[in-house]
Amino acid sequence: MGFYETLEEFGYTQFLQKVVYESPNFVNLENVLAEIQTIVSTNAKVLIFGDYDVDGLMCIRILKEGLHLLGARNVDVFRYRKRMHSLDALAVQQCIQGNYKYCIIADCGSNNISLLHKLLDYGIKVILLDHHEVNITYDDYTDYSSDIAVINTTLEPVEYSLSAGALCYCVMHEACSRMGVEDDGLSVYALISLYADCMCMSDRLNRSIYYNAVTVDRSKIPADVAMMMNQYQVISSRFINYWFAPRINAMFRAENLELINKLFIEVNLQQNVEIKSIVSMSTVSRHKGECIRNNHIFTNTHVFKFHAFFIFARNYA
Ligand SMILES: [Mn+2]
Repeated sequence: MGFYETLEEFGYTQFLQKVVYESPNFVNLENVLAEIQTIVSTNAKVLIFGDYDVDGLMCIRILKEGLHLLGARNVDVFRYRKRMHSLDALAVQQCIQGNYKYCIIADCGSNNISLLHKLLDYGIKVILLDHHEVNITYDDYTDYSSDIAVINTTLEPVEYSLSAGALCYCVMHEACSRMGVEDDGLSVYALISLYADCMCMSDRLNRSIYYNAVTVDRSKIPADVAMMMNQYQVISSRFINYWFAPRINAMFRAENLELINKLFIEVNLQQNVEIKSIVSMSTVSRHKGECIRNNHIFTNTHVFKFHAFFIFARNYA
């Protein structure tokens, strides 16, 4: 009996088979999709706020790219500023003073009730996508105002093992497929977030996201992920867990937030390719500091932080 037949006999082949993605039916999915539709059709001014970790960053990338694919052109991201795991009062301030119509909060914020109320009091609509425990219900959010649309996987009647990034993917993927927009690359961010938050990968939905991500055409892998890959690397648990995520984690933990803003939020690909090549240089010849110091992007402080980041990344991995 062959390997595959043996697995079949024990009932394990299901884990080797491709699972087709089916959109989960979140309680408030239609409300969230309706708000996304309004953002796109009115080109509303949107501020995205994401948590300070790999999952939060992947939420930001999925929401920003997804909205862009759908045609929204008035979308900003709150720059990482000071490490925290809740909604930043300064982000709320930015929404109010900047006349934003929407604030999309991902991977945090479920328990920041007074700040959510402040946004709503100022007429700013809120979309909240989270997977952290809360001690209130969906009704508690909407009783205050109908201008808030929430999906929190812990409030769903069905059990999910989703990262916030994967939740954002499920929402944006549904929005894109309803509008006939191809969004293959977004699944890569979703898979990164699933691994980064150690979500159960034998879960059926997560496996379908895995298959979506690992079968993305190489040319469609998002540029900010592709720039961290060499020609031999593929989207896999190995690449994500031992190469990509540790580097991002190290940047967060070293509070090297401006570097994350430059790489993933400003998204100036030409500059990012330069940064990436300096990253490679600084690992290949760490003693030849001149080439790095002479580069216009970096001050000496940057160089120092960069080395700290790499030493950190190495230890972490
Ligand atoms: Mn998370």
